[in-house]
Amino acid sequence: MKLYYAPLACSLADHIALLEAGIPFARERVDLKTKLTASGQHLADISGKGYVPTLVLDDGQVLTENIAVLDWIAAGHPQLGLDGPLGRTRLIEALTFVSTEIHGAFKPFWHQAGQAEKTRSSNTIARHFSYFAERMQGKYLFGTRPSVVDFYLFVMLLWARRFGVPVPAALDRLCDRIADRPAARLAMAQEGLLEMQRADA
Ligand SMILES: N[C@@H](CCC(=O)N[C@@H](CS)C(=O)NCC(=O)O)C(=O)O
Repeated sequence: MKLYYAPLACSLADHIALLEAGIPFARERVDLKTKLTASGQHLADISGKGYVPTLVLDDGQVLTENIAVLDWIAAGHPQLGLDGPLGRTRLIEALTFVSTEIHGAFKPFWHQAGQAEKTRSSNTIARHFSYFAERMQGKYLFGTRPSVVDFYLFVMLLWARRFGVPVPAALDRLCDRIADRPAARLAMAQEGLLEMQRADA
């Protein structure tokens, strides 16, 4: 299995989830400007889409879209999913909220938009963060252990810190808690993010 990723991109959530699940996988970095992989392939030739995450399974099938990839990991490793009769549905509900409402709202920050647009997005993201902060069910979003939703939200919280988007205290603590997990530390080290954070400090 191989994960195509870019440092600090949303694929970091999948990177962490694969490590947490203990799934053996290879990883290959993608330059999102050129869309070339480290070995010189065009990402679009692999996925037909040209963005990360792209996960190539052992049988050659290609999975894309964070919601689908994270749901697939949780389906095989229920310790990263949600319990109960509505567990899978609640997981997809929360992943979709992160993807479509929070991830999507960061676009102006990545695409050099004007300040007015960034301020509007920052307010939207802060409102969505509050939704999660007010409903935390334990140390993690849904209780005492993290789910794949926590890992996706973690990446959004790192982006918020980078771009100065306000983060509620409960989610700040969640971000630190996930960053301290061995899987997150390893994923961040493998993506070169620890050096990046030190340089930013
Ligand atoms: N619909 C995709 C979007 C993924 C996405 O936005 N990936 C970004 C990195 S966070 C990317 O690869 N951007 C490069 C591009 O779209 O050209 C998903 O939800 O997985």
